[in-house]
Amino acid sequence: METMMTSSQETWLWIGTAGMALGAIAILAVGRGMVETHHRVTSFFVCAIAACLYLLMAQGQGDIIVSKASLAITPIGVGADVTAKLVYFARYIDWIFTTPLLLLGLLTVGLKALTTSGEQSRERLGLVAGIIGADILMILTGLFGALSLDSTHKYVWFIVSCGFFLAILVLIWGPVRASAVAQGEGVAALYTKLLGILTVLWFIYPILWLLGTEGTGSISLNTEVAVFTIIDLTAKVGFGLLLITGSKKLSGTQSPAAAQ
Ligand code: RET
Repeated sequence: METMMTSSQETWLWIGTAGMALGAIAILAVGRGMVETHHRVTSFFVCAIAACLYLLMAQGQGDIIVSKASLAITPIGVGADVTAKLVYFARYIDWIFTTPLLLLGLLTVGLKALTTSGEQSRERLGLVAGIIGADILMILTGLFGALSLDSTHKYVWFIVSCGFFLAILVLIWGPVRASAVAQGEGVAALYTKLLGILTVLWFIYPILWLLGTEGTGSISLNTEVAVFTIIDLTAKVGFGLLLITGSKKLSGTQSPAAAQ
């Protein structure tokens, strides 16, 4: 039963706070003068939101202990059975805001005509709404699973969350990629690169969840917090910087009218 924030966890959470804050500043600096300014804004807020939520966790305000106690009266006395675990609920507040912003970054590369009017653009907005909706439910149901002590409840939520994850993957690898490919080599290459990186990084989250204290408990909470910090920094700061530099390069190769 892991019910205490250890000093190793605290150190990693401070590393996360500092890394996200520095990442937010780096994104503002690298994105200066870019044409697609929305990438600079969304990537900045991804890191800024994460910095605040890491600060919450580092100060010991972003976790709760979920526990369940049952009493059994037997002929030899009264026995108490207590199960408890520490859950960093702040992660899910972070993810519920940052994952839609990350997806929006990817989608605005793949669905460039999102801002143009007409029937096609409405279809694309439907696609965006579907992906963001699935993403929010993926995180919310993941939180329900993390808060579950009963293992049946926990794995039911895990499967539901994976279902929404699968829906996101089908949409970003299917119709959104087709739209990116239709826009020519430059957009297709950037979209495919970002899509590949996002998919590999995002797959680590459910695996870590399953191995960590939310799932089977095969790895300690110390390891889990350390790995989550490294993956979070890569998926937010690393992805944001790639998106900004890639988008800058792309608009540099397009005519000003095409880049609008
Ligand atoms: C959960 C619960 C178990 C099932 C699944 C999950 C997926 C989480 C993902 C999180 C991505 C987070 C990112 C954060 C920011 O950088 C919620 C762990 C499928 C994919 C990218």
